[in-house]
Amino acid sequence: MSLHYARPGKAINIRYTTLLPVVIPVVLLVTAAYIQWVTVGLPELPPVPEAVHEPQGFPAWLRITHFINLLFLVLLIRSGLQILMDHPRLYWNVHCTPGTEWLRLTSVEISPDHIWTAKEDSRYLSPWAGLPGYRHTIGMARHWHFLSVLFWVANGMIYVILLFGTGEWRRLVPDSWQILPDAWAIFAHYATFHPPPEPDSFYRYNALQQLVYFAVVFVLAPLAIVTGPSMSPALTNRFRWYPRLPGNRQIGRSIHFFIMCGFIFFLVIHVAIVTLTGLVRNMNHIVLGVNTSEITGTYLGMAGIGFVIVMNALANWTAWRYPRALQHLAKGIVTPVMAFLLGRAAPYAEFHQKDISPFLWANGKVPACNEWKSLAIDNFRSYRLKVYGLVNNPVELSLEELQTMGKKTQITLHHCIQGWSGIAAWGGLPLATLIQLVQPKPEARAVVFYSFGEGAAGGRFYDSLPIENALHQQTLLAYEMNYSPLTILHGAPLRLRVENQLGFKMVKWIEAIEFVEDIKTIGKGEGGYNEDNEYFGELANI
Ligand SMILES: Nc1nc2c(c(=O)[nH]1)N[C@H]1C(S)=C(S)[C@@H](COP(=O)(O)O)O[C@H]1N2
Ligand SMILES: [Mo]
Repeated sequence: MSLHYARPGKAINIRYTTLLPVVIPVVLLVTAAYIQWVTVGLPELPPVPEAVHEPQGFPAWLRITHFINLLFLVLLIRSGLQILMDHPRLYWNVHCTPGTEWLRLTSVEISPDHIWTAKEDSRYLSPWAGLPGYRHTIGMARHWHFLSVLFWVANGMIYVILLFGTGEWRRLVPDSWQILPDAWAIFAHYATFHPPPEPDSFYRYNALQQLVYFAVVFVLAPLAIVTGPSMSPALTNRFRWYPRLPGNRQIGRSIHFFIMCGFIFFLVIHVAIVTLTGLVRNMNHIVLGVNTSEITGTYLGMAGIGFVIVMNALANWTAWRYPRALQHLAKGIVTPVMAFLLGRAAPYAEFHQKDISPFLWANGKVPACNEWKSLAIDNFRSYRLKVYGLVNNPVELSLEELQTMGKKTQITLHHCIQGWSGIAAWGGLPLATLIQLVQPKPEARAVVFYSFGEGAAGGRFYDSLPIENALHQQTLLAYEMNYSPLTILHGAPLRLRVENQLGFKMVKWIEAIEFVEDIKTIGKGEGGYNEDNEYFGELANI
């Protein structure tokens, strides 16, 4: 077995079958504008709207929500890039088989018959671009992403409510199909570098502007909001129709990425046009809500952009210097929301045999201790799972005993926090059956799973579940994968499966199980090895 096998390739690799459908429409539109220009001449521009329309100017709430939106959008994009680089590949298929990605942002090409763990595959990202930057800082990136998204969505909801509560929606929502030819005429002018006369945006937008703003607010933003949770294992597990759309997690992730590209594209063009069409006056509209030409708005606007930059620097800094505090902040704010939205007693989702992935990425360090090695040589015949702690009936069970106690097989979708997924069939003992046998004492609140293996930074790997989730019908102590005994790579002799959680909760190479009152007494007290050392959130359902 050769470890860490990877071939260097090009640093960025994109499949034309995905790139072309995105690029061709843009090229066609621009080409059409040029053809029209040189053949019949540019289309006639719609009349510049009169400057008498209501509403006039931007009210304070609109200017404030516009600014807050910018702040959190930048935090979301930067933390999102960091999350992306933890598994720098995008796919349209749910199996994430190496070689099938449509976008690869790493030079590493992988041969599926060699071992290259998903963690090794994560890439460095400059802290200028990423929040918080560096390599495999997904724990902190997620805290910033989720904290930001709560504020971004709340701000967006306030904005939309006030938009329709006042007359401001009239600026944004087209009121006739005439907008399409009008927007085309303006586009053709821009595309051929004939800047059309600008209406005074204090009163009205031009047709193209209105169309684009409308699309950003009512298409791009909602799509970002729905594709985010489509990557959540709890959501998959909750809605039974989900498995009928295999592939959804990676499609959701890819679309989420395109939406980010869309926001960046919009941001660049939006800022460029605001600058080119009269920066000083425009900044007074945007910042002060007045239609004058003094420089105040520009200076204040620059100060606002400076504030966004400072907040981003602070966000990086807290993630590097106070990761534990950030983790606890997210636990206080994000966890209750996620628990409310996705943590309720969920039904379970299963897939079909034909859906099983040809390859499942692996993570974790195969145990190096002599105890596990000598068990492995003997095919785990002398393995004894130790179950102890706050139970009336502590036990030690051989693999054979575990197998005779019961077996459930489930075909499920694995979600790694890094972004990859895969479907496999798992066979094992429902944890509920073991819990019945050992009879936890009433004060036992959590179940801790200890591995024979070490975590990435040394020390024993472990994780925990609250008793309620340990009793979920899809929580298994698996000893089979895809109808064969568990392989060493995937956790022999025994591993955990908890299908409504992310992969890092599913301890492989289990040595012992302990029932405890409070996870604070274990390790560094955060609930698991990755929670302790990589600042992951302990509620791993999204
Ligand atoms: N002992 C141990 N178990 C572990 C890990 C680890 O590092 N050590 N990694 C976890 C993570 S992050 C994932 S995604 C899954 C991967 O399971 P697989 O290798 O069977 O795909 O194992 C989990 N169990
Ligand atoms: Mo993972």
